[in-house]
Amino acid sequence: MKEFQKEITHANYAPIAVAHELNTETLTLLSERKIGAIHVKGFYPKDIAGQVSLKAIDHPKLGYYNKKYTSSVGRICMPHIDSEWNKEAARKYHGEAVENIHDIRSLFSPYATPIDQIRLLLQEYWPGGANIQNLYGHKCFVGAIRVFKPSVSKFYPHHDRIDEESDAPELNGMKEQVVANVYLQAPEKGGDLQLWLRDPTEKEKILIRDVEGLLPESVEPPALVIHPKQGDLIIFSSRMLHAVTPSEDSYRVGMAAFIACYGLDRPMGYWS
Ligand SMILES: O=C(O)CCC(=O)C(=O)O
Ligand SMILES: [Fe+2]
Repeated sequence: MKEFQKEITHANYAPIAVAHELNTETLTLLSERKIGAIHVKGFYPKDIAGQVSLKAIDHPKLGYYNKKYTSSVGRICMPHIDSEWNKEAARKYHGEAVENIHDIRSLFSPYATPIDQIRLLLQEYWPGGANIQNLYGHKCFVGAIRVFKPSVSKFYPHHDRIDEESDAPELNGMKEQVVANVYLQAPEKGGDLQLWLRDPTEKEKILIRDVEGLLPESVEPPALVIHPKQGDLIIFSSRMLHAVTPSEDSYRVGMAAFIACYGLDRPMGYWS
């Protein structure tokens, strides 16, 4: 008799639960959507974070995202999303990946960047280890810095999934995509991270693909709102709906890496 093997799939939502430590257990729970986020307060020293955020605001490689709803946010170095389905742009992205990692690392010199620290912690805590994500055999960039201008920049409700940006064979078997953000500068008021703790619907996905965000009025209130402080680390599922509200006072500067989970026995892959 032919046996029907049920594919292991995720729930399309996560509970409103936040862990405050990064370790094997919390990473596993996050990857299985058994918690909604990991929020480690004071992950990175505030004084180094503050010095780098000043350099980031004036950085010569500060550019803007391509799409309508995200173009208000500045970012240092080209992220993968800006090369989606475009061979020429992908060649540029991979061609400058390692140089860009080194450029950003130099901003923190002589210290390790918060994303470098996370890369090592993932290698140590995830049973299958962790490495830079390759796409078609080429290394990805990792460690983008995002600059949100006070009262101007925001991210509308959206999701991020690299399997909607690339069909590289390395992505086969991916089970979840999470994102780690470390805040180098954070406003007193505003600049909140909103998490809906659910996947977007198929209809919402089409809208997000066109303009890279939903109108906030068109979705229900978020399930969880986190106000990050300078030096904090937050990791959450980027496949689920999330948004950033405008800062009401200072700049908001974050350093981020996406992380692919392929199950406990395979290395995680990270990129920006
Ligand atoms: O800056 C943040 O808090 C999160 C930004 C975001 O949309 C992401 O990291 O995917
Ligand atoms: Fe996002």
